[in-house]
Amino acid sequence: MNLQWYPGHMTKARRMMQEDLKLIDLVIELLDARAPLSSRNPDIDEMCRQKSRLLLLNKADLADERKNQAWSAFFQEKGFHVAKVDSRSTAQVKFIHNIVREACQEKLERDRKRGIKNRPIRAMAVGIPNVGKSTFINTFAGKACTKTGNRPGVTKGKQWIRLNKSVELLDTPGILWPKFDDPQVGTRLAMIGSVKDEIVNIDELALQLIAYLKAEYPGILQKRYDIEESGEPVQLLEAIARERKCVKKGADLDYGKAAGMILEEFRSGKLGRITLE
Ligand SMILES: Nc1nc2c(ncn2[C@@H]2O[C@H](COP(=O)(O)OP(=O)(O)OP(=O)(O)O)[C@@H](O)[C@H]2O)c(=O)[nH]1
Ligand SMILES: [Mg+2]
Repeated sequence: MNLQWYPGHMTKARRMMQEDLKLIDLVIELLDARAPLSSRNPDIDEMCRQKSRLLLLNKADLADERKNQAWSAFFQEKGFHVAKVDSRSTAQVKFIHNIVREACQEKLERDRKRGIKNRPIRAMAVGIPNVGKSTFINTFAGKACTKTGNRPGVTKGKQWIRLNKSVELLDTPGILWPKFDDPQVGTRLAMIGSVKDEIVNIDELALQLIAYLKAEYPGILQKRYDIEESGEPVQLLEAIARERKCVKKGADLDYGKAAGMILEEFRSGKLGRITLE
């Protein structure tokens, strides 16, 4: 799937993020656990070389748990601090506080040696569209937290949220742009809903999802839609349309409606916990 990203938009986002990065100690990078490589912007490594890093495999509740573990191990091996999360869950806030501290051990140690006591860790959440940045910030910050307002010397308008004595969070998320060099990346991002549906071919996308599910998660389509999984993807789509009574005026099957439904059911987890790569 060939998708265009707007270079102007991208340059501006990058410049803004570079400014924000100067203010922080820790970058909390959100990935979509269903497509951790495709939802990751490789430039972030270059931009954040001096910072502590924490990778969150977000929406882990929607992804295949076995693959969540494999991806966690993969990124850990590369030297990142990693955690699987469901950003909507307030039950995980304490756990995230702990891994944030863990990811910043070096900074805390450095401060201690210099005799700096109790300087809060400043963090920022970054990630591609729809990965869950705002949800994460809201959950992590919680209701009880107060915005500390503009700090002296910091560009006007930047808000810090004081999470507790030891962590402050920049309340604007950094928006990263995905890389579409590989058409498969565009396809996966469209499947997880990080690309506007208006610019993708839904029918084509649903057929690709059906082909993937048939190969990697046999039985899932059969269980959900009560269809035989033999045949080409288009035949499966037809069977699903028939089973779910997706029909147009007259009696023609409405493939578009069936395609949209399958994508929606995948994205919301109704098809089960599925990882795309
Ligand atoms: N199941 C599940 N859904 C999540 C999780 N995190 C976020 N969501 C949902 O994903 C959707 C997008 O979340 P947002 O927080 O708006 O994502 P964002 O990164 O701020 O998106 P933009 O502001 O558009 O870039 C929302 O419907 C959230 O409820 C998660 O961990 N699990
Ligand atoms: Mg947002």
